[in-house]
Amino acid sequence: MANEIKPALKALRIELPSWGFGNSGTRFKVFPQAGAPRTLYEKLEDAALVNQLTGTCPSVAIHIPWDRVDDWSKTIAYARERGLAIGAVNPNVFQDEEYKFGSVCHRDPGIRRRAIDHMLECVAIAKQIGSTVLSLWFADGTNYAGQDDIRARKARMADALAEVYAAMPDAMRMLIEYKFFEPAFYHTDLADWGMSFWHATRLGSRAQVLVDTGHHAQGTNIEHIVAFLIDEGKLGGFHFNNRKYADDDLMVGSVNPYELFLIFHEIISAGRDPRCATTVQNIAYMLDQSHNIEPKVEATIQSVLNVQSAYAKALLVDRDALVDAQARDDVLGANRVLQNAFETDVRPLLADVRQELGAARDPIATYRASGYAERVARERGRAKSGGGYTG
Ligand code: PSV
Ligand code: MN
Repeated sequence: MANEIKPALKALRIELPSWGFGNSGTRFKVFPQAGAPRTLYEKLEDAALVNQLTGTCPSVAIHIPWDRVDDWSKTIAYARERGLAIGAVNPNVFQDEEYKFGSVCHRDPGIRRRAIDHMLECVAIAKQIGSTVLSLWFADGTNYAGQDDIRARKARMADALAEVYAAMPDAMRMLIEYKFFEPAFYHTDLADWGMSFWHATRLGSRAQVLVDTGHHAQGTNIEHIVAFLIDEGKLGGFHFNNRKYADDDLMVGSVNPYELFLIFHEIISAGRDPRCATTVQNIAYMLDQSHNIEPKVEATIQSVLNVQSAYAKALLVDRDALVDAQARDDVLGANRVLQNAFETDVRPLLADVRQELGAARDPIATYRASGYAERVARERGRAKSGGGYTG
């Protein structure tokens, strides 16, 4: 079985977030890290190393304006020389003063125009750099009951998305992310998968839902949402991270690796259904994490290893045995099939896979021995900013 799943493991692609390398913190304090990248170029340098060591991360998602550059062709060439491409383009319509009461759902048409224009600019950037994914998240919502008209805001969101969708070239997909709270605390305009699904359905086949694993209430069965969305052809991608309480942005697989395994189990099961195969093939796996106290490059490598591990275990599920147990209503037998796969030690297999990919057998040990962290700390110093949530 181990050899059979190697091709799938080698084909796994996980996109890295440029903002996961920059300094970040909470609203209480940002602790700047020595060596944290100051520019998109330095973020790409870090990402290239993660890709080299893991063999799995050849693209980097960008956030505009955090990653805005003057000359995109220079940036693309720089990335390409390092084996990277630019992936999803993320417009940022939440950090300008104007967006205090919302962006595309704002009551003022002038502010809505500003937000839509920014998204249209991101479509143009994506076209220019050859990216096919526009990834949208809105901080829009209200803090107090009665603050604004919820239905009017829904219509404004629909209008804005329709305008941006119409501007996208045929090959581009729009991924619509939801989040149940924060920064708005009373209502969020896209609060759950159903709202994203509704907008995506209304827009058309190139609009899909993005599931950020951190954006759910405690106890939500995320793998159920995943299975449902795939079945409807509407799961476009993930933002992987892990959480204990809210949108903690901890390393994926660090708190609940079993949940991650179950998510992959649903994806792999659906991928075997010809009706769902294309949707599954096009799922964009992306990390979306902030490393506030942990070293960022090492945390990113660890995150990739955690995803590889959950994926490998899900590939090892004995699906024939599962179908058989289900057909006999053998509740515990079926559950044990999943448990058996989850408890398999896949580390030796993954080390072999990485070696065959020309990456490192043990990326963490190789990284620690490389002296990279010490070198960039010396060269880059301790920058106050670098793009991202810098307080
Ligand atoms: C919002 O919490 C979010 O998950 C969105 O994806 C943003 O683009 C990202 O975080 C920024 O860190
Ligand atoms: Mn996200």
